[in-house]
Amino acid sequence: MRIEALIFDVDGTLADTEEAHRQAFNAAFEHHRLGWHWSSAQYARLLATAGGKERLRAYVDSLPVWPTERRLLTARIPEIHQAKTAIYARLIEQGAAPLREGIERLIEAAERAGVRLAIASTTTLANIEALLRAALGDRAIRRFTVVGAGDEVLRKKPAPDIYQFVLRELRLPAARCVALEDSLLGLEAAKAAGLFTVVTPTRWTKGENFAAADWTLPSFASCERPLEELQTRFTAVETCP
Ligand code: XBP
Ligand code: MG
Repeated sequence: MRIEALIFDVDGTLADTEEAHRQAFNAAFEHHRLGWHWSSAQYARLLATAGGKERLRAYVDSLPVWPTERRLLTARIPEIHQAKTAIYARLIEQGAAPLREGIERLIEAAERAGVRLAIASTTTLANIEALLRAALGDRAIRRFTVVGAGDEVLRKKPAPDIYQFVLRELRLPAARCVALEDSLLGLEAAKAAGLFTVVTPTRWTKGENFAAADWTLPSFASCERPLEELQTRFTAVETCP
């Protein structure tokens, strides 16, 4: 069966963005005089929670503070996250996270072959637009038939909801599509939605268990004909699941 659509995760898959997210979170904490600072090691642990607002909530819940203080901090999460998103957009506009190697070649191959492109991400639409604009130009987001961004669904990854939303909008069955992810959270979401899933880990996720993936590779950098290789593997799994 021919692949009809590629559904891309954003952070870690289209581009290695989490260091920019971490810097944006820390700059927002400074702006709001919170006295917080997320080190790389701490942020790697916090990435176990998908979604920046949910990650902030998990962090506040872990703080040794009185219930009143926790309630006050929790109430401030939306404004902290809003500040973080604005700072992140500036970092991305300054070129903080170029597309990962091989991604543009895969996108162009899909377009030449009439394979539709879609996005299923936990991050905000604003972040996705900033990343695509910086990497592929002003009209880049229009190359994606469907853009499923974080708050489009209630339950974030590893729940399958964002992938199910994108499949509904594409009007395609999971069996005709491929998900591209970088993390175990994303892999679990895509597999729960019934998708053939490719994983290209980053330094933030390389130690995770990707046994459930249909194809795991360091990146598409060395794939000269990525769509053909994807189609071969997709067909092989389809014939011997
Ligand atoms: C990765 C995420 C996002 C980012 C932070 O999203 O979990 O939450 O870490 O972005 P993806 P926000 O599904 O694309 O890998 O602060 O906008 O959530
Ligand atoms: Mg990701």
